[in-house]
Amino acid sequence: MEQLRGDILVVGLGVSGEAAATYCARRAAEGDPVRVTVIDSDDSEGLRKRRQRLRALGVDVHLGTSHVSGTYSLAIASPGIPPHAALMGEVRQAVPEVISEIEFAYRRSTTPWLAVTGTNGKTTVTSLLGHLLTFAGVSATVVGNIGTPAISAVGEAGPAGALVAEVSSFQLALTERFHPRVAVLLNITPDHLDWHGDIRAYALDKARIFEQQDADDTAVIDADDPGSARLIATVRSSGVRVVEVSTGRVPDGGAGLSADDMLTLDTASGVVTLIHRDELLIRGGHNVSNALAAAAAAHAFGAGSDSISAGLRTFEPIEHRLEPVGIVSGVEYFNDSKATNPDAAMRALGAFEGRSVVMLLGGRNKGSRFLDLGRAMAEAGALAVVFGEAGAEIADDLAANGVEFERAGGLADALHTAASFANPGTAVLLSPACASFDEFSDYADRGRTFRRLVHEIDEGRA
Ligand code: UMA
Repeated sequence: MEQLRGDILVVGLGVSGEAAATYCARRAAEGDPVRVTVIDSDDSEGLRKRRQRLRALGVDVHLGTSHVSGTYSLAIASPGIPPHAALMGEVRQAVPEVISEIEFAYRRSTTPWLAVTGTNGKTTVTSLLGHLLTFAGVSATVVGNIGTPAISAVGEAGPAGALVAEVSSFQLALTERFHPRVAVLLNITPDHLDWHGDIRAYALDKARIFEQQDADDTAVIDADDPGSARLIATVRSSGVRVVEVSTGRVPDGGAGLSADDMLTLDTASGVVTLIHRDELLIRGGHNVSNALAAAAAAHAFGAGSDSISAGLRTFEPIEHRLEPVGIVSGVEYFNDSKATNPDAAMRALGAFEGRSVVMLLGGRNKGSRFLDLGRAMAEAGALAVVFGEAGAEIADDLAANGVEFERAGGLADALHTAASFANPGTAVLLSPACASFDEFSDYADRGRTFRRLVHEIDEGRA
C-alpha cells in the first residue's frame, strides 16, 4: 500500500471521524508523511473524551467551531453532516477535495468490496451477506453504516477476504472512486429528505454505488421496487451484469421466488433451488426479498448454492429489526427501532398479516408524511399509540385515514398505554417511522430502552 501523504482534515468527530483520524495518526507513526487535524462544530463531554484519545496519538482536534483555518489537501467528512451545514460550507471553500470516510477506506484497502444500499433492509442484507460468505469459507468483514467504520477494518481483512459494507446515501454522496465488485440496491423510497433536499437528489446519491462498476462486476437490483427498478436499464446499458431480484417471479438470470415459494437463482449453469421461504428465521415478505438479494450477491462473489442454502437457514433476526423481545400476558412485543421512516414501518406491519397489531409510532420526523402508512394501517385494522416530537403530525395523518390511536408523551408512556389495552394474541410493534433523537442518543438506545421496559412489565416492575 502506498504511503499516505499530505495534510488531512477530518470533519466531524463521530465514530467514523475518530476511526479515520486514528488510521491517519497510525500511518504517521509508521513514517507516512501525513498530518491530521479534526474539527467538530459541537463540544460535548463525549467529544472531549474522543479528543483526549486522539491527542495521545498526536492529532490536533478543534471542538465547538465551524471555522476552518489552515491548509489541507484532503477532507474526510462524516456522513451525518448535511451539505448545507455551515461547517461543510467552510470545508468546501478551504479544501480542494472532500470525500466520505467510506471512499477513504476504499482508497486505502486492497481487498475486494461488496456494498449494499437501499432505503430499508440494508443492515439485514449486509449482515446476511457477511454470514453467507463466511459459510462459503470467505473471511468477510462487515463494515460501514451498520456500525463499524470501514476504515477501522482496512488492513484487517486478509488477502483472501472481502469487505461487506452497508453504505448510506450520505456516505455515497461523497464518493469518487468507490468501486464495489458486487453492488446491491434494495429499494429507494423517501427518506433523509432534510439532508438531501429532495427525492431526486437522494436517488442520484444512492445510484453512485454503481458509478465505477464495469463489465467484470455485478449489480444486484430489486426489480419489484419502482425506485430501484428504474435504474436497471441504465446500469445494464453501462455493461455491468445486472441480477434482478423479485418475489413475484424468477427473473431471467436473476433471483426470485418460484410458484411453490422456493427461493431460486437462475444462474449461467441452470436454475438452482435454495430453500423454502418458510425455512427463513427472519419474518415477513420484505425479508424474503432481502434473503434473495443477499443470496444473489453471495453467488456473484462465488459462493456455492449449498453453502448459501445452509447460511439462509441459520440466519437469526438481528437486534432492533423485528426483534422479538418478549410475551407478557399473551401480548407479543417486537423491537423494530431501526425503522426510522414510514416505508420501513409499513414493511414491518406487512410481516404481521392477519394478526392484530398495535404500532408505537413517533420520535423525530425527518421530513416524511405518514399518509401511506396510515392507509396501510387502516387496511390491516392496526391501532397505534403516537408519541414524541412527531406525535401530533403522525396523529393528523392517521386520523385522515380513519386509524384509531392514543396519544402518549415519550416511549415509556407509549408502551404502557399500548400494554393497557392490547389483548392476548396482539403484537405490540415499536416500528416508529421516525428518528430517535428527540428522546434517545440513537435508534439502538431507543431499542434497548424498549426491551428493558418490556422486561420490567414482564417482571411486574412497571
Ligand atoms: N457535526 C458537526 N457539524 C454539523 C453536524 C454534525 O460537526 O453541522 C458533527 C457532530 O457533532 C458529530 C459528527 O459530526 O460529532 C457526526 O458524526 P456522524 O453523525 O456522521 O456519526 P458517526 O458517529 O460518524 O456515525 C456514522 C453514521 N452516522 C450517520 O450517518 C448519521 C452511522 O450510521 C454509522 O454507523 C457510522 O458512521 C459508522 O460508519 C448511523 C445512521 O444513523 C447508524 N445512519 C443513517 C441511517 O441508517 O439512517 C444513514
